[in-house]
Amino acid sequence: MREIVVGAAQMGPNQKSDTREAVVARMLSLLDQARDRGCTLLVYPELALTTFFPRWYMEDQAEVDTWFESEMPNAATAPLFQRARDYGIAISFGYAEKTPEGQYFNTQILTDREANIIGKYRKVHLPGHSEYDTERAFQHLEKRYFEPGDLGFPVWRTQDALVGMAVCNDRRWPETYRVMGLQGVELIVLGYNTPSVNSQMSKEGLAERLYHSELSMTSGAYQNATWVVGVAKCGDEDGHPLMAGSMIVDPNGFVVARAETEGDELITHACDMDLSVFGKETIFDFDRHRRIEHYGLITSQ
Ligand code: CDT
Repeated sequence: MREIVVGAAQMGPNQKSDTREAVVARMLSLLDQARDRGCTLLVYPELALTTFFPRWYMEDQAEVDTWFESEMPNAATAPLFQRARDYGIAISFGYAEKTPEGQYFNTQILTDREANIIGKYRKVHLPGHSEYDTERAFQHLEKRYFEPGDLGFPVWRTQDALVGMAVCNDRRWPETYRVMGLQGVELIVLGYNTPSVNSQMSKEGLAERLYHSELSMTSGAYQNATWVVGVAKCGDEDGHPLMAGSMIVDPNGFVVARAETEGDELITHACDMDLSVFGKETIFDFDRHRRIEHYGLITSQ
């Protein structure tokens, strides 16, 4: 059996004043728990090392830069990589990346079980806006601080499976899953920071928002016969609530593990990668059944 024991390391809030070192200490504690539960891959949220800073409007680029990492691993995250290597647990987490060329991305990385970075993904679907919006209850300035990802949706062979990544809002777009599905993806790992309330529609409640997150991930899993692991950063962050709802979804679209709290919490599942084979060889055998002559609109506008 091709098995990956996956841990979804849901994280409670990171406050603006929290140091990277304090956050990494919590990530290490989740890593210890993952070791005790036999995980071979541990997935942390989007922007795991900091608060969700795009809620704050900033004009001073030097201030913006304080939320970005210009190398990975770096001094603050080195202990995480070291312990992951000691335990033989692959890790995946999100952070704000500043490149040597001065580009800014909302990035997630994937390591092998020796803590070598084997994959990098840069968030393609950036939600929100780029200028201060007086109409919103709070700001969501991802379009101000990040450029759209420039790496596409690659998949990597690791732990005898094909693994891909996505970040937060990407999980709502069928194209995210399908582009990886077309490469045979068997496990998609993604992190998110999703406000519990809609900044533009106060009537939309938490239950509806949790449902849409689950709907996106379960349908993406089913329609591409792949495991999907969605991991939240959640709770009251800088006075702004982020929703939880971390889950592990099997290739039939069923939730097999679900977080119950809005804090640091590990959920795990021994994921059988062969569970994706039946769907890929039958109803979602893309080579046999897709009719791409009718799909042109998807990429032409
Ligand atoms: N971080 C992130 O992408 N959050 C979005 C919020 C959408 S509302 C602007 C999400 O899709 O969950």
